[in-house]
Amino acid sequence: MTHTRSEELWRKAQQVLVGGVNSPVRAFKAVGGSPFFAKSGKGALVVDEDGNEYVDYVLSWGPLVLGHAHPRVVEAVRRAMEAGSSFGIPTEAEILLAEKIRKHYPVMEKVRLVNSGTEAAMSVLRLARGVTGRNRVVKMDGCYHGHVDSLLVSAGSGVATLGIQDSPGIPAPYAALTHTVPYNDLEAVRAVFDTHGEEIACLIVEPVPGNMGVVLPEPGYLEGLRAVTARHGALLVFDEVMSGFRVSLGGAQARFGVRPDLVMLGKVIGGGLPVGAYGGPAALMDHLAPLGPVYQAGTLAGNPLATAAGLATLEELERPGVAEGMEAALARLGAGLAEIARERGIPVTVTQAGSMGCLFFNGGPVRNYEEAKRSDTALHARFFRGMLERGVYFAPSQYEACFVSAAHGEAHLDRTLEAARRVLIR
Ligand code: KE4
Repeated sequence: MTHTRSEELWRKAQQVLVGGVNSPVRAFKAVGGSPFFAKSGKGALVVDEDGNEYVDYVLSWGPLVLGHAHPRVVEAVRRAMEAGSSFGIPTEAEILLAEKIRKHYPVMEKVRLVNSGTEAAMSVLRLARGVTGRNRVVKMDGCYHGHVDSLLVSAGSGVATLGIQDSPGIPAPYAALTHTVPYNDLEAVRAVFDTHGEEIACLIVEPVPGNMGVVLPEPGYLEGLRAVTARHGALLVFDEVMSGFRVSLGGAQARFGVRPDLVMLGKVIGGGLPVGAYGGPAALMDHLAPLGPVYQAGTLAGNPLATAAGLATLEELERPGVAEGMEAALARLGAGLAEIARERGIPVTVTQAGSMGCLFFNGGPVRNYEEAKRSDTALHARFFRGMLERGVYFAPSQYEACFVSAAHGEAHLDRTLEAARRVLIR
């Protein structure tokens, strides 16, 4: 593979964009080398500026559940664009997308559309604090909820990838209001609530974390979070920005049968355009302006292009067998990779929830961030680079999820496993 054009663009990018990127994880810091520059994508494949083709398991970090440039999504956005890209005036599409969301997330009686998962997180935090009159929040080590001041404490994703402890620029008194506990540790949650329970506005959690790699809830864990928060009058917030429409159409809350008080969504519901959402019972959501005093707003919230892309994506995703097919494809990939690693005596742990999963270079178990951090990140980096050179693009960090789309077929999986046989050497 040649990367002449990408290398030239990388030099130019670093002159004008901080670190050459607009989001840190894209800089390949954890895996070495420099990123390729994408030129186009179609289905499961992305092509770089030098014409190299990759099977894409990052899929824009989750949103592209149908794959790149799905014809139905392209057509929906084209038509919306021709009718006008933004009005700042209510449109029917916002109603249709919110109704579609509510159909799969019944706890979201009322929905508010925003432009990103971060915006959903900062808004839901303000709502929880505004509704309860309490200031403290609880989050899990290694979970990532976007770059919200209150939540950039012991975060996952890019923060974990770069080994940053907590970001400067967050006032200490502010960070002191955030309590972090290990994921899958109910005793630790009970201890925080026993001490601060009546001051805790909410506990926010990725019910299936995807930002420390993908980690699964232990039996009874999510139910335990539900019980503890209810007992202390704190709100349970499920951040399903990544797990939504991937762990199942109804997210982790449907798969595990645990009903949160408030839900965050993003990624898939925008079909590759900027959309975030949060929602819950009207009794909570109606505290938001213009009905109530908790303020949140956004120029392009619910814009016609993003709602068109989101609606087209969700309608395709609802077709019988699509979600099941993705889950089966990822299961085959995971089993294949695990087998290849086992044949070569390489300790790995494969995790999966619906159409998202992770290959930990770690003999396991991986139940929380501390255990995820025991992974052999040097081996992960070699695996990543070796696969990339053979036309397979996995997440450039051990602390990210990998995704399949409805466009990932047998040939893509075969190609991936064939490459892994050549790359996975001790
Ligand atoms: P955005 O603000 O990036 O749209 O969403 C933040 C967010 C919130 N909650 C969860 C569970 C998330 O995974 C994210 C964002 N995920 C990362 C990748 N793990 C986005 C990629 C990036 O930061 O460039």
